[in-house]
Amino acid sequence: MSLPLRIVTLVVAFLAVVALALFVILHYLLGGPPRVAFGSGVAPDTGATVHVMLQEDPQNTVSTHPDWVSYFIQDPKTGKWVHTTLFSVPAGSKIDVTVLGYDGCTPLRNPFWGKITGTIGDVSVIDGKPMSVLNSWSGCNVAHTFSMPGIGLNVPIGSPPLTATLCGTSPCTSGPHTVNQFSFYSPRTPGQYFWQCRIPCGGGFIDGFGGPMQTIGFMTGNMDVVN
Ligand SMILES: [Cu+2]
Repeated sequence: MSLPLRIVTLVVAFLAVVALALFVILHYLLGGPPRVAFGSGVAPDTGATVHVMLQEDPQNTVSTHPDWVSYFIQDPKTGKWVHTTLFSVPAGSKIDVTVLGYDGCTPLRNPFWGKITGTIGDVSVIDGKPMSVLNSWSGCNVAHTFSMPGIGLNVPIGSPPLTATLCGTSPCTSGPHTVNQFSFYSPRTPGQYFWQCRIPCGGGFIDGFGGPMQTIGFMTGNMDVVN
């Protein structure tokens, strides 16, 4: 091999390694789901009322795991549904949440998770009806839960009827769904609050707790409380 050819080969090989390293860093280490910000974003934002809009779907056709159940968050600025479970709210504020429940039912493993706790009035209004508990053993009526142990919040999300034909393309914009509305106060001190669904909805994984249940962007995420 001639010297110029060797140099060219070496440079090309070097650039290929750099490109691969950049891809790994950007795609796998920094490429997590985005965080959707609620509130004015102008500090101090404490005492505001913000409206957080979520939906849960039978699938996630915008990801590399199209058969995984998933939450989505609506960006209040663009109105677009974002494939993420990360959001931020202002500290010490009233958080009005609406969850559109598009997924079908799965019985809760423990009926404890059917109790609505940590919301204002310990209720969730489902399709206009205030509920304090959903019994998913007497009727298959819970799709997922929105549970944040750090503030004692647990809200089972109602599901459409068993016979309904569920929305098949995410994020869902039509099809049978429930409208779940509840409010809670965000903590006064900034911090990160983990939330997760308590239904073992990771179909195809041991005990249903793998896959989407343990992956940010699907059934688990964080609420950042910011000042
Ligand atoms: Cu779930």
